[in-house]
Amino acid sequence: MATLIAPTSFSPGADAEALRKAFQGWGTDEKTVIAILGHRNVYQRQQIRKSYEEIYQEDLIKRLESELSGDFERAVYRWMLEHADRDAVLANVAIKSGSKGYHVIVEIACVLSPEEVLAVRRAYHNRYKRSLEEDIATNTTGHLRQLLVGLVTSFRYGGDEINAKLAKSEADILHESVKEKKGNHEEAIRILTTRSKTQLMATFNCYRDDHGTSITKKLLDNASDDFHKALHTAIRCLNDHNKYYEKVLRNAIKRVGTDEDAITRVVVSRAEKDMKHIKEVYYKRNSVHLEDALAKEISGDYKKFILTLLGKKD
Ligand SMILES: [Ca+2]
Repeated sequence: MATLIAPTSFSPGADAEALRKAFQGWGTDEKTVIAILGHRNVYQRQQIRKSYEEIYQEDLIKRLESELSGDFERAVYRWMLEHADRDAVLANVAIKSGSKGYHVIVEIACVLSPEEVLAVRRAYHNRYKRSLEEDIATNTTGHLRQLLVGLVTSFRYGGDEINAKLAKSEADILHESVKEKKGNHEEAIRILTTRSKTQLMATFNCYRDDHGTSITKKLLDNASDDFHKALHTAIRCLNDHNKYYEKVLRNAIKRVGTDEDAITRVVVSRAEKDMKHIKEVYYKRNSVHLEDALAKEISGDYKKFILTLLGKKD
């Protein structure tokens, strides 16, 4: 369930005019920008962008970039892009940031549906004139490269059928692979990059039943290198992405100095999808509402915008 509150009827022309007015003169009327864009769904935002371009012969996103600044500007910029295009940008930033960005690539590949991942790869072509997988392959090596390229190029089957025997045997293969670092990583990569999510869920359950601990706990014990960390993230995203996102937010808030980029990424990506569920998981885990925890850590227009996307009433 989404946290975004958007009206059922709206006028793209009137919104474009109000935004233009908010930009005029020295400075910007940020309150109006938040009141409008923080309450429009992806379809409506594209309509406003189109309308704005038609009336003023100016790209709304470019104008927003020049009017706003800092974390607020970055959040609004990401929010304004269509989903696949935004994920293409996030993936590109992640590739360029090396070891600190691998989890973002894994997130996109493992949380999105196979069709959505395909759309991101298409958007990446359009934007960067290269393929997502070639950029990943150029910037990584070894098992990590095999895993990341395998995940983004995977087109998993999406049905509910489970092969219980296969789940059991592949749980054993995974167990062997993560037990020791020199394990059979090729087979672990094959399983994680090709099996359907439902089949993998059954495999992870078998792992827990047969080996007395969850595969993610086991991986955490030796998740010191980038490959094992990426493997760990992949399994968490495939298994229960709401739980995964709760932890991303928890760590971002907990960190000294706060990780605004992570907060922006999760809120902007999930506000129109399942942010309500992530908020519930957060509350269950921390006994504090996500909005209250965030309100203490972030500030200014950025804070107002993020809280608006999280469903705060004006
Ligand atoms: Ca201005």
